[in-house]
Amino acid sequence: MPAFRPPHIAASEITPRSIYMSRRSFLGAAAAGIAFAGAGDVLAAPLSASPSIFKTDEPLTPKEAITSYNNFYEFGVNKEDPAANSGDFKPLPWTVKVDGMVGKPKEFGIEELMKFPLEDRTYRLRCVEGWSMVIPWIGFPLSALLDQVEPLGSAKYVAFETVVRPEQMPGQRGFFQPLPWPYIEGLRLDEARHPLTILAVGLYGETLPNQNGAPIRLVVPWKYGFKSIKSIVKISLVEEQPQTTWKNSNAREYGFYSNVNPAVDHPRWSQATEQRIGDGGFFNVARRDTLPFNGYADEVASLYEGMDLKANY
Ligand SMILES: Nc1nc2c(c(=O)[nH]1)N[C@H]1C(S)=C(S)[C@@H](COP(=O)(O)O)O[C@H]1N2
Ligand SMILES: [Mo]
Repeated sequence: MPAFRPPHIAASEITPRSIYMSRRSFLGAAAAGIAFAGAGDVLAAPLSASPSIFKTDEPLTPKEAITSYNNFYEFGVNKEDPAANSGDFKPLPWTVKVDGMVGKPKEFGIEELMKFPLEDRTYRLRCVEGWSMVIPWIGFPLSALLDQVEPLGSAKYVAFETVVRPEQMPGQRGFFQPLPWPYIEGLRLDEARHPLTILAVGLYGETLPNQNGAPIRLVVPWKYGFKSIKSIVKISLVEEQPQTTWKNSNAREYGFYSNVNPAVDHPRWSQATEQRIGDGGFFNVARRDTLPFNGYADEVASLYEGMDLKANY
């Protein structure tokens, strides 16, 4: 697989056009890597047992919708804010620190992260607000990263943190700040290690747009969208259940698990149905049934055997 080569251009020299071009060539390398993996790379082999769970054949949500209708409160609370207000955000250079209960703590540069075996993963994303999308991500299993740091037996959960950069993120400065920063999330270690759980570095064949969590974000397709934390700078293996931003802000409305569950309504939004963005035009009023675990029940329901999912929402 060709190595990802970071663009060796001083940030001060980068014009929007050259950013675009350098990203395209880096993505060319990534795409070639994906094709190679698909052609029988040993690293991809264990995943090919059930390829269908990694690629829904539902119609893709148009890229214009995926990149203009976002939740990313660091750039504002309205859906159009992240696309409008993230132009000054600099996703390069970037590092992700992985620490806590691990044998080999490590700080990964984004160049190193791009060398993990990148794969195409087309997943449904369902927001607790009642809308959903189908997104063609490029990423790699979080388990591949965890393997490198060698989690200790005492590690039971994984905690994630988003970058704090008020100078580049307008939602983090000023009088009204909707959330405490950094945005934080967490998973149980077995959820984090599940083959469906990925770190995404691109979508629709290109590097992640800033508004979608550049340069690297989590994607956990059977959980509500807010678990899929963006622009990650820190991943910690811990013993106790980590705090999470939305549970801290309103524990009655948001739980730690946040599995998509049509049988457990959010106090303000029904979870029984959803509006698929991009169905027959940009917004269609028709709603479809929301599936348990967002349609991934066969793969993940066993993780929660014996748990009361009404209490652990
Ligand atoms: N750091 C951070 N990550 C975040 C959010 C956020 O506000 N800040 N919003 C979450 C919510 S509520 C959703 S629905 C998804 C949206 O991802 P998308 O904009 O790429 O579709 O991102 C999640 N990750
Ligand atoms: Mo969301």
